[in-house]
Amino acid sequence: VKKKTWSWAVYLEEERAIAAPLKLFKEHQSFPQSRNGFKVGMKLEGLDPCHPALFCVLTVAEVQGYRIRLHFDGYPECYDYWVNADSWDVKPPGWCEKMGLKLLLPKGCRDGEFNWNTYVKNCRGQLAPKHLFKSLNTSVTPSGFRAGMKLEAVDRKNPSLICVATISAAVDTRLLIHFDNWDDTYDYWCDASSPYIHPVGYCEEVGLTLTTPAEYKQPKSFSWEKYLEETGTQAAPARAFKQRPPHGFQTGTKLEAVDKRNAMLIRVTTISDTDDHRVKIHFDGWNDEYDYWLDADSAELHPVGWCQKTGHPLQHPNSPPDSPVPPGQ
Ligand code: MLY
Repeated sequence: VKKKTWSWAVYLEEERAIAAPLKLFKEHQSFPQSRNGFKVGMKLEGLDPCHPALFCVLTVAEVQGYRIRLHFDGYPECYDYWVNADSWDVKPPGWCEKMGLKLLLPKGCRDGEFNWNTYVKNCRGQLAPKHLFKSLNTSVTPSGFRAGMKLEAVDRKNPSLICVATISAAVDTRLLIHFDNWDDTYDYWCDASSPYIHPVGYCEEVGLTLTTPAEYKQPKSFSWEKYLEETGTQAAPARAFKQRPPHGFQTGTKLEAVDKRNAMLIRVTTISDTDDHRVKIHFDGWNDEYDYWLDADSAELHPVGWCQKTGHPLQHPNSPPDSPVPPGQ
């Protein structure tokens, strides 16, 4: 029996569906302009996706099309994660030191004793060359945000809370958001266009409850004026906040998306719901219970044809019985 080859064109016609228009995708979601130059064994510095306040020592463990699998040196493989080759979240060796950011060392290395050159020599690895990092040396116009400034930010792990927060680092166009008096496990990186950050006074203005810093003595009588004075800090200027407009993706349109439950897979996907800044994705051929919400600018969403262009396998709906990997496994 001749196997029918699957194609987007035929599938869209059969389904009487359309692809999500290319113009709705951000540059980092769209077709890359360059090749993925990373090779297995290269070492670099990268964000821990579960604890983004920390950059860590990582090794490229696998290369697939425009994506790489990263391994935390000295830690079990279960923490490995995938990123696109142009991700801002990966940096060349030495970047943290240059930026004054903390680097989580490979397990067993002691602070003050770590040196990249000796380290790669000892483990016969190689330093990932600087030119592979797309996100470097992009000239950036000053945003008005500075480390130390205060703002109101959504706690992404508890998204119903808008909280008193501090910019704990400002690098390129990116801001590291920290919640006052909490540990850094809630921290995240975003940029000035993020819908999750607001200037001081926002909650009062729109009539929402502002979550005050942990252990704040009189949360009921919190006043920004008093707090800024007490802490000797400044509010981030309102003009620096440049919230992006709603995304424009429409329910029913199709795209390609990473399956978070098995992040090496990219699947044929339909947008099943939307709100201003997010889309809900449905994996074609699978039950609705696997649907979930993503930010519309997520690096895990790609236009139709991305896998083919970048040399990545695409999981088709109802893939044949010899290759099914259902979401959730
Ligand atoms: N119930 C949660 C709430 C934590 C909120 C932390 N934010 C404000 C940074 C907990 O106590 O873990």
